[in-house]
Amino acid sequence: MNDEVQDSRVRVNQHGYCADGPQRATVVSESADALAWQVRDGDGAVVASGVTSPRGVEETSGLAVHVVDFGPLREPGPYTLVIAGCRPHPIEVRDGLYEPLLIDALNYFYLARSGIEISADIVGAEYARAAGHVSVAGGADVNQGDLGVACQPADETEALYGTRWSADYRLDVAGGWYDAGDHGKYVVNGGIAVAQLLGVWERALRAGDAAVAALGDGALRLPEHGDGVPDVLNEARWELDFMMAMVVPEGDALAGMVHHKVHDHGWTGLPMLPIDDPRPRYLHRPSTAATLNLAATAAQGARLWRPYDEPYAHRLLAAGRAAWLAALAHPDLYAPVADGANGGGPYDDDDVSDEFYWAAVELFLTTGEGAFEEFVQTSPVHEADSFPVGGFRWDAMGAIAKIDLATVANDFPNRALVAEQVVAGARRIAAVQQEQPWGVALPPDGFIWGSNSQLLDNIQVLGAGYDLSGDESLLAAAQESLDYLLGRNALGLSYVTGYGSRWVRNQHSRWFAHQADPALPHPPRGSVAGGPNALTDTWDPIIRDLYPDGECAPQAAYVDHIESWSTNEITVNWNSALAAASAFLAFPHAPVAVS
Ligand code: 9MR
Repeated sequence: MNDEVQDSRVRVNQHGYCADGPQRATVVSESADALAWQVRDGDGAVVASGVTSPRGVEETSGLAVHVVDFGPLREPGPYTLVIAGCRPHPIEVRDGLYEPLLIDALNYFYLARSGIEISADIVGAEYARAAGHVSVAGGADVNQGDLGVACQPADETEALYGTRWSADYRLDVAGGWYDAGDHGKYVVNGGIAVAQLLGVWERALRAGDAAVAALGDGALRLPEHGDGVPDVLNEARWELDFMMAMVVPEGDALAGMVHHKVHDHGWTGLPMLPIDDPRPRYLHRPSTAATLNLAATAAQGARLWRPYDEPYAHRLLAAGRAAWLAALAHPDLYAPVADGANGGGPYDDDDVSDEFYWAAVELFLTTGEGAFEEFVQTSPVHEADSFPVGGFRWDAMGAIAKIDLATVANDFPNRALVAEQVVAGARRIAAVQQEQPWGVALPPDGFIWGSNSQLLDNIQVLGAGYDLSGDESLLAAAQESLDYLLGRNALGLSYVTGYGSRWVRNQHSRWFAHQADPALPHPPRGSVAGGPNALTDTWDPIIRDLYPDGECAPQAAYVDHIESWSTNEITVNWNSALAAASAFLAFPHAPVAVS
């Protein structure tokens, strides 16, 4: 199936098309004239026909393309798209396209867990592995565990921060998710991923019984079954507990702040199971951004956990409030880009106005307290545009804050204006999407590190815009954008493992490292790759060797090679974006009433 020979000029959504959504393909052709096309059903009967729309050379791909608008095919089933001069190409119209994608996207997270055995009974022998990072640092085991992690020594931090920072305590920070293909654990990026997982559940509560049932206790592959708690909440808790463990203890000058990250001292090579990691690990300096990530997600978690575990909800809210106060006391402790060269990524961010806004919004939504409302009203982020057409990201959380403020039931006085901002942002993104012959909701300069997640985050905005307005064109833009991710793109690849007919499978990972060690598995079904990255200054040696002079069309700046960490990594905030996007597409719902 995966190696099936197809006409490489015809680019389609390989996973399938929705019966009631846009149905378009892109064909690579130099012809200045329109090409005739036909769709045949399973019996060979012609059920639709027309001509292509020539679009000339498209700048992100460098390819001359035509668009084929072959819909509407309302009957599910296999079809064949026949375009003049091309071999017949299979297409499929299917019901229930997105729910499996949602579930697989969420199942990724148990497999990314640190500090717990990944059980064969749950995931099968291929993906089972020993718990990672659970022995004590300096102990006899090779694995420098996270049970007692020291702060980075001051001799090293001066070069990073321009000031000597360290502390004498050690923290038990076992647990949480590995961020990506490395063994690092990052509060900032964990925060957006938790927010998107919690958001999937919070939205399901509005979307109705089918959405709730799809995500309930027993829905995912994880150990916490039979407790009556929706699995997606249990998965988010795994990271929330880690984030709460990253808090600086009482007595220290930065007490209450949250360490930015914990990761190896020095990079390890591939492959390497978490249990085999031989490097020492350090707590890196606390940051305002990490502290606000805890404040926001703990506050959101508190309101969602309340029906299931009141004491835990109480603990979360207390942690959220404490983090908020700590961030106010240390409002400008930034994680520098310099702290991203030695065994872990930087997740640098020197503008935390959006994280403050996000935390205030979540605390307001959970408590209804006037002080948080006041902070939101007077924040510069409140009136600013939080919906760039290139997508929001882990360092720009105003979008998620406004989506929540607009969609979660609350008494915020200007809630309708916030909803208008979300809808306007979604319409701007949809306008970009409609210009694109690949159907992708990204602007031409949008092919940056993790571009697929930028697209998926844009789909979340389109979804929120639809949820608030019922504007069908926003739903259509979201549906068509998935075409790009699932094969209708310059490389003709599906960027989600296991989905479509030509899917990527060698994402950068130390343990889903089949390409480096055939005894290890590929990334699991439902893993989304970072995707084309046209920022040549961030390229890794693999992609650089392919294009030594840096000349390559943005969409082509990708390679399915395990060492291409700048184009082909897997990361929690990318799979959480896939979950958020597919949750919307699986369960669109009637407009939210906002007064
Ligand atoms: O996703 C991150 C991207 O937005 C940044 O541009 C990039 C460089 O700082 O880092 C990405 O995150 C990586 C992190 O730094 C280390 N773990 C893997 C992450 C995904 O590649």
